[in-house]
Amino acid sequence: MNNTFFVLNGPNLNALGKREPGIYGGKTLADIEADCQSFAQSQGVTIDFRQTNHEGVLVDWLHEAGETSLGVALNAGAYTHTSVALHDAIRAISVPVVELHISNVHAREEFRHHSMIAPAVKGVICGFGPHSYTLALQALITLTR
Ligand code: CA2
Repeated sequence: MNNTFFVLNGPNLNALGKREPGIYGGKTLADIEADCQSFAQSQGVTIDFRQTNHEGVLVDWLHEAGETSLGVALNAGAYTHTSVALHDAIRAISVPVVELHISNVHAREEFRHHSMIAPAVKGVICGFGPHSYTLALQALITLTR
């Protein structure tokens, strides 16, 4: 339990690898989870990797992470740009949350330039493809050691 980081994924990330490989690369979410599991093992930590398409489920998981984990790597998907509820949930927990994105959201459509959750998180990693996940985990491990 308390060597564990949550890796939480929001809407449509279950479709990775099937469409839009030019933006998100060819890996599926299962491939990314496997990369995260190997990285975590190499660092002597464990991860709990999850995906949901539902905003309230992400809120519940953030609360759970606040009770049972050392920190959270969060790819909130499109809820990044819309969700006051996620902003509040991050503020409601005391473990560090790192916002991450596969794509460079600032090089994309205007509506992706603003993050509702960025003011509530410890830091933001974006634009490194699937490697953004292990960079976020590295940041969390460094922060909590
Ligand atoms: O770059 C990221 O990681 C994003 O969080 C991905 C979200 C997007 O809404 C954010 O602005 C940036 C999208 C999740 C995946 O959406 C797909 C859409 C089509 C095909 C495959 C995945």
